[in-house]
Amino acid sequence: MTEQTFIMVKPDGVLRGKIGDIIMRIENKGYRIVAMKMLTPTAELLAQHYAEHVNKPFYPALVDYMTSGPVVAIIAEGEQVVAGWRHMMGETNPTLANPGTIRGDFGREWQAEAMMNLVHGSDSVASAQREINLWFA
Ligand code: YYY
Ligand code: MG
Repeated sequence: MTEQTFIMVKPDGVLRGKIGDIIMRIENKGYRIVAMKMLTPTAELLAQHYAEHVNKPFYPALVDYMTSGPVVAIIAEGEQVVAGWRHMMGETNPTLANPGTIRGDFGREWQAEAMMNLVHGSDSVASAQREINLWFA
C-alpha cells in the first residue's frame, strides 16, 4: 500500500556531509520525496517527537545531540515505505547495524550516552502520521 513516512537526516549526518548520499538512497529505492526542509530542532519539538523516550536515561544526551545543529526533515512516499526505510537505516545501534545499511555504513560515533546514528525513520504508519503532523505543521 502506498503510504508516507517521516525521515530525518540528523545533525551528525548533516555535519559529515551525508545529506546527498541519504537522499540518493531514498530516490534510488524508488521512494518519492514529497516535502523537505532544513531546521535546527528545539528541545520542545524533540520532547514531542521522542515522547516515548523522555524519561529514559539517555534522553538528556539525545536532546544535546539532536539540538547541536540543523537536521533535514523529509516526507517520503511509496509502497511500504515505513518498513522499507527502517530496513534501509539498519539497527538503532550503529555498531550492530548491518553493512549496506546507512547506520551500518556510516555510524560509529556516540555523544555521551546517545548513539549518533545519522538518520530517523518512523516505526509505524501511525507514528509516521503523528510525526509528519508535528514536523510539517
Ligand atoms: O527508532 P530508532 O531511532 O531506531 O530508535 P529508538 O529506540 O526510537 O531511539 C531513538 C533514538 O534514541 C535512537 O536513534 C538513538 C537514541 N538512543 C540511544 O542513544 N540509546 C538507546 N539505548 C536507545 C536510543
Ligand atoms: Mg524510534
